[in-house]
Amino acid sequence: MSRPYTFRQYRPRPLEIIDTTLREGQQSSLLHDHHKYFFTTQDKEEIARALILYGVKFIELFAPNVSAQEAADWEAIKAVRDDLITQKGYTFLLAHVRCHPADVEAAIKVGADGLNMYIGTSEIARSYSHGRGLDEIARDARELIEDVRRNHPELVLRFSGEDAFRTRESDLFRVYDALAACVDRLGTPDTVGVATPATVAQRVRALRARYPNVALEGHFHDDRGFALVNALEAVRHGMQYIQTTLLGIGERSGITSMTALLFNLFVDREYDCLEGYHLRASYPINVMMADKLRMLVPSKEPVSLTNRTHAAGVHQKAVINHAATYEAHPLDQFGVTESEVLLGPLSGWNVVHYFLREICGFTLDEATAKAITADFKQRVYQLKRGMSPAQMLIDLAQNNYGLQSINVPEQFRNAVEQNMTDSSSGSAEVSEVRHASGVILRSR
Ligand code: HCA
Ligand code: CU
Repeated sequence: MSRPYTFRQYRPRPLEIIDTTLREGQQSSLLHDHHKYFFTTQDKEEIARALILYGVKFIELFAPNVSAQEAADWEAIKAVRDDLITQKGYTFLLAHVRCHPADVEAAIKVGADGLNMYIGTSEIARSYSHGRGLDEIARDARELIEDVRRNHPELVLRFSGEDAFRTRESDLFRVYDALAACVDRLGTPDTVGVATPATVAQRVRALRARYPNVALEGHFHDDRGFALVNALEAVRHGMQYIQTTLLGIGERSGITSMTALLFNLFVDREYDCLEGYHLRASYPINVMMADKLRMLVPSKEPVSLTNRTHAAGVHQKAVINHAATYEAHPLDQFGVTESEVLLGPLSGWNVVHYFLREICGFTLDEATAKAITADFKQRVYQLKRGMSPAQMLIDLAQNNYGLQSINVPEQFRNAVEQNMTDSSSGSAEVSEVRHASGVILRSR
């Protein structure tokens, strides 16, 4: 099969993200939790497109023999990739395949640029998954991989011992020693999330020393909440390829989130690792993904509006004066360009005053703001379902205190309205509708 471009012509960057949202991500139970079950072809096209525009060069997909739909979607995603070549260069589409001729053949037939081959190497996988010994694994894999290399030298090949962190180092070496010469990358998936930063550091060091000419790839599950810190540790110890997904979705609690990793590398000033990534698109890409899952960007995602949202009165007052008081990180550079101040029982009169005056356009003095706040703090506990605290506050100001908003000229009305979360949905191409309502402060 002739390709316009192959991996042999590509100079890998210091950090290459291998996005696996469309493979590992599709194994997320979140799809079931939200009655979504699978990504549609259109979802996949949009995700692939967003990733390519973001600067991702390697996208992992299922082996096409997983289902007829997956096979058809390969064509759709290839078309998206081809469409963006002139604008963004070439993106490699990698097939996640068992180290098995059937998977390998199907992937080659569909035009994959590379094969991410894997087989379980831990004792438990060998006993209960495929039942084969280490030497047998190494021999069969080598035979298959050498064959692929010979017939398809343009393909980029990876081999991973699944469950690598529960595989004894000597066992992993036994298999990798046989394969290192015929692959481009060796993977070390932490399949069940047992690795710690210390074990990651040790493993990466050992593998680099033993296979200095082969690039390493990591894939870290989040069962212990370590997926992010393990990936960071791996990068710091010289691992060049890291598998991530959008929002970190994946089997069980998922894997490393792409934007969380890049954000942390930025905070830690590892700028070389950020070459070619469009960091400002981080929050928009997270919102796009959350939208597809029919959820908000999760509160534990570092690149989120949550990290610029404030509920406590003391914080709110300070943030209105100077956001950095309670916002330490350069999130605006990752596309979170707004802060949010939630109106509620913890809000102080400063915020109520700010909201009614600056956002609603009411004329009121501080004494009135204080009186309204005291009233609001009592009533808000009786808030009816479907009504927002912001609406309750406006009703209170108008009906009980006789406040009237200044008449906003037509041409500015839209801008004023967009400052209120409740009415801002659909205001931009990125719209995250939050459950609570409040004041949005634009940082630019
Ligand atoms: C899987 C397991 C896997 C594979 C990772 C890899 C894991 O779902 O097939 O091949 O890099 O965590 O080990 O996701
Ligand atoms: Cu995995």
